[in-house]
Amino acid sequence: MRHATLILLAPLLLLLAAGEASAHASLDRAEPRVGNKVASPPRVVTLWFTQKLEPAFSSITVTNAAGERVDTGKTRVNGSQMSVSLRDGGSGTYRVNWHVLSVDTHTTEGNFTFQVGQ
Ligand SMILES: [Cu+2]
Repeated sequence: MRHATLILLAPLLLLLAAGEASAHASLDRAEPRVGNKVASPPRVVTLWFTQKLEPAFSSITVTNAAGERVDTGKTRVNGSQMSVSLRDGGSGTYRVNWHVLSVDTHTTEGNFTFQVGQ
């Protein structure tokens, strides 16, 4: 219990120190870019956020045009950036779903699409 309390408290103290009272982590940009078209299936999807993320509670899933998961299931978090590797899911519309816990202890989530192919 003590450990859990510290985990919850640490981001709160960081928040107070930074003086940011209300900003949540929102998506700043992505690669492939939101709504953009790329010629071939990307190996990696990378998202950048407006706040640092808690790795244990932040993840990305990606589905292809058939609705099949094409991500490896292992999201990597580095500061305010996270990424996941993809297998080749063919052409068509890919949907990226993201869920993050930012250092201010708030969760946010969202999704966007990009196109693969000609
Ligand atoms: Cu927040």
